[in-house]
Amino acid sequence: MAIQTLTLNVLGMTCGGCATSVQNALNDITGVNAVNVDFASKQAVIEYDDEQVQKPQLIEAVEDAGFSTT
Ligand SMILES: [Cu+2]
Repeated sequence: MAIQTLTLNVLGMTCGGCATSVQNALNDITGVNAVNVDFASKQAVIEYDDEQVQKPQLIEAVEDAGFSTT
């Protein structure tokens, strides 16, 4: 098991509710241990187990929630 930390810049968040949506979408993924989405800095910090989930799936979840990432 290898715990990784990924920081994504999330584009398109216009309020704290958007940040909560992103946070919930990421928390729903198996293998994600911790998520902190900060609306002010527009960043999502994700701690995950890379044997259960990979970076592309994390990005996809953010995009499925209606936001884009850099
Ligand atoms: Cu919003």
